[in-house]
Amino acid sequence: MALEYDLLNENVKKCQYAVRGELYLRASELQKEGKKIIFTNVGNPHALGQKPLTFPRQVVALCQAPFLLDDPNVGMLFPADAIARAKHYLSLTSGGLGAYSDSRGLPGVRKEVAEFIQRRDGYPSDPELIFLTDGASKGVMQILNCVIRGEGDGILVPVPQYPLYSATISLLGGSLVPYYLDESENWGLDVNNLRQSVAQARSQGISVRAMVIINPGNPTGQCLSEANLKEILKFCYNEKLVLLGDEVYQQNIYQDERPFISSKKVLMDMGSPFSKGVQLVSFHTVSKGYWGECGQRGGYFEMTNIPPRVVEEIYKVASIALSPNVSAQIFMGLMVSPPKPGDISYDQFARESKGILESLRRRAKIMTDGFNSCKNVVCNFTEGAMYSFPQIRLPPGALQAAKQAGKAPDVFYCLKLLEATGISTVPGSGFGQKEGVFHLRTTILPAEEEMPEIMDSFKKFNDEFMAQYENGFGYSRM
Ligand code: DCS
Repeated sequence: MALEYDLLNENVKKCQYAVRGELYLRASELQKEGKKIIFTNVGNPHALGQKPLTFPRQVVALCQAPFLLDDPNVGMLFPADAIARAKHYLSLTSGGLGAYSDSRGLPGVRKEVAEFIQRRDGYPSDPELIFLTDGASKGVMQILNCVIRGEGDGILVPVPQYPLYSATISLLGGSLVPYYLDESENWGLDVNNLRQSVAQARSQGISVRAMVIINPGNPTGQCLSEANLKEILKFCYNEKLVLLGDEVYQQNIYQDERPFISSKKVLMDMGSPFSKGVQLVSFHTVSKGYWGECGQRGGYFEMTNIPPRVVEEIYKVASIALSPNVSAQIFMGLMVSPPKPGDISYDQFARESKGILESLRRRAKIMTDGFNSCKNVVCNFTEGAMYSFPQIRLPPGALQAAKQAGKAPDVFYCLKLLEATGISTVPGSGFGQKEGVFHLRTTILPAEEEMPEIMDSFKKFNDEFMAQYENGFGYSRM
């Protein structure tokens, strides 16, 4: 029988995805036993009580139930601009939401995405080079699938990283080439470090072909500066790497000093020879931002400087899955062309989205401040994205206890935290980190009114844990 464990594809067995790993499984068990669990392990805003934005749900509801458009009372339930948009999107489909679309997505929605990119960056964007996907994850997998030919192909990935990358590289049998982000520089990226990583990989016979950046960062929450992005793009130019720009958190910014700037804009600003010489694929999603529509599974990628024959091949492979989710394509269309000032739904839309973003901004601060008030915990401010990534300085007694329990030290700490408080986090080792340094990741998504209580219960647990295991010297922090 092929589906026996011993006979499985080894790449499947090797692949790890910590966001739904040991901690998540234990939390689910505890929940079944009746314990209250705060699931801060996944960036899944609606699961933690965030309400959907009204306008997009109205439009998609009408698209899902087009007979409502013929009901004489439709105008009493839905605003006229939602009705008009539903008709617009239905007219872009060939048979409504129940029909497959083109495998790259509906041409009309890809055009809306291109117009959004053009407005955002100030440079033209071609709908033919935009593919809609079932969430950004599927897009990343499609592109890595085209890049990785075998274990001799290396992909530069930040450490710490979001494990979609390590897991997909494992599945596809490629080699992950790590570059380390610098925690003491607010998780900045040092290009010298990149050079070393590439040189080391090459000395092991690996051909480095692509580089991933996550901006704003997951789990690290930093926003890359324009200067840093320029250095990265120059590096990719010199080393002939395709840059995979994961920009799914571009709307999630919680400070004004370092706004989000897309890799595409920086590349175009750099002009010749870079603007025509660097291959770039940028990813976006409806799962994040103030939309948080994770369950809808909508995303896109835009390709820059990718030859037409390659685009054709990517199209061919996308065609095997026939069509991305059509209702999610409409969410994407709405995300990139939301109500405008003067539209009937504008005020409500602006109020709802501003409310979510401002609350996230406050929650980011409550969390960072809360972590920094705890014994042996240090945490950089969440400039963007949805996570807090505090470093936990574990005393030698805790390292010993973890060893006895047969657990990695950060897993040991997170399990104890879960048992004591119901807070379900992800151990930092799931994202990769330097030897001997320990972290955990939480989302900043619990309801704002519950935040102070959560941070109090974290502090109480942590400070007791430290008192229990501390003996005064030899901390884990390097
Ligand atoms: N890229 C990054 C950096 C992400 O954090 C995520 C999701 C994705 C891509 C994929 O998003 P979609 O496929 O939904 O578009 N982040 C996961 C996480 O770390 N917690 O929750 C989900």
